[in-house]
Amino acid sequence: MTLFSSIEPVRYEGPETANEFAYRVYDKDREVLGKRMEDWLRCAVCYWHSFNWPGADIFGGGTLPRPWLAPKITQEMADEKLEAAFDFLKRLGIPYFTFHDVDAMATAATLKEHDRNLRTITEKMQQKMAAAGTKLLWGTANLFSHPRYAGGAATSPDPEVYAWAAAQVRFCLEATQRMGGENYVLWGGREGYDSLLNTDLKRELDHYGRFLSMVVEHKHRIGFKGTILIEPKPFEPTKHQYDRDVAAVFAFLQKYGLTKEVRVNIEVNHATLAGLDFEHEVTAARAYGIFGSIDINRGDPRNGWDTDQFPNNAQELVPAFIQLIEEKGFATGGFNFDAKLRRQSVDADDLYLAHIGGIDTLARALLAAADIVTERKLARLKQERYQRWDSDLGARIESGAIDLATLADLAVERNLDPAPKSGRQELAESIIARHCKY
Ligand code: XUL
Ligand code: CO
Repeated sequence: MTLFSSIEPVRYEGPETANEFAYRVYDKDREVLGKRMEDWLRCAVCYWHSFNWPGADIFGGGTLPRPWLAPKITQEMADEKLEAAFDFLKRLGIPYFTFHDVDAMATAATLKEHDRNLRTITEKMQQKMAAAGTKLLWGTANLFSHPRYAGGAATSPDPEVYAWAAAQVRFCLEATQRMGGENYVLWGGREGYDSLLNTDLKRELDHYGRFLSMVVEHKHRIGFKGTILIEPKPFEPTKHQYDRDVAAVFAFLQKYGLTKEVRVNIEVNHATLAGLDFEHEVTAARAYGIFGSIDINRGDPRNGWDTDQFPNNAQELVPAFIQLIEEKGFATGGFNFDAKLRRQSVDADDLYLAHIGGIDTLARALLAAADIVTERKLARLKQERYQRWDSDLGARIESGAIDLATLADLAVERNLDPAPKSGRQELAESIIARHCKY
């Protein structure tokens, strides 16, 4: 018996069910455009918000029943947490989870102890994973909570902090590999600054670039087959985070020669904090060839911080899902619920209800996007908008065969006078809206 044992395994019961602990839309074996729903979505529960967060915020302490939590977590407490987490995962019935080193292990004071405690818990995790049939979507090292990382980890002004971070990443990357993890994530929570007055930005970026190169070198040395992912976020906790959005990450990867080695884990709430649409980030990542994975928690449009809420608006997600379908799905990524309960959601059941609602929302968005892609109206609208580029003139420009002066001469000679053409935005928006019927 654990905190999460009161619920029967969650199953698909269809849209008419009155059971709140059943999936109404998420039917894992349902075929959508030739692929099982489960394989499109590759859903993951995150260990930190779900099991390692007591419901504290900056104004008050924990509200959620998480008896295995304390400032110093013993091995017994880590084991109790593991028991509860895998009980939940097994009953929820989705294929993946994600974790930070410190979410799972007993608290460690030294690096040797850190290594030992991480090995202890991840060995036990592997047994649980085998028994529950749960896989690891990604692992990551927490390089932002401990006071030593207040000034950053890979961008710390102190090389000894940098070395600590390197050790933590090495241990966690190797643990992720042993666990069959499909990706390894770096979220640079404090890789940025609070003030430029005390920050050597150029030096920090070079240190960060070298750090990432070392991670990639080590990945190849140990033969880790997963993808290395950077998770962009514009700010919070620092005032400015270097990985502010997909474009900034791509520029960084280009400067340090890593565009073929590292991809992005895009979080909905981070995109909106950057003043961007979620679908913008997915579309940009695809354009740059660095699309990797998604953290699917949303923000609240009324406030400007990272509220990490479970998604519940399918229509909002459909444009990004169209991108995902055009991409033919994730390669190694998936949808990670990097989402937390509200502080008043104090029942054990609330964690189920939150995930079930979120997973059904993804299923709804997938079905709507699949219909839109199959219908092809939206695709045709876009194609027609660019049709003039399929002309001889378009081909000459796109192939690079024409220079500025020749192009200018041609425009003058032909007396070009292109007529304005409708962008059909309202029609495009209506197409999305009318397919959201699941
Ligand atoms: C923080 C955040 C992290 C990363 C993993 O905003 O999203 O939880 O996903 O470190
Ligand atoms: Co995240």
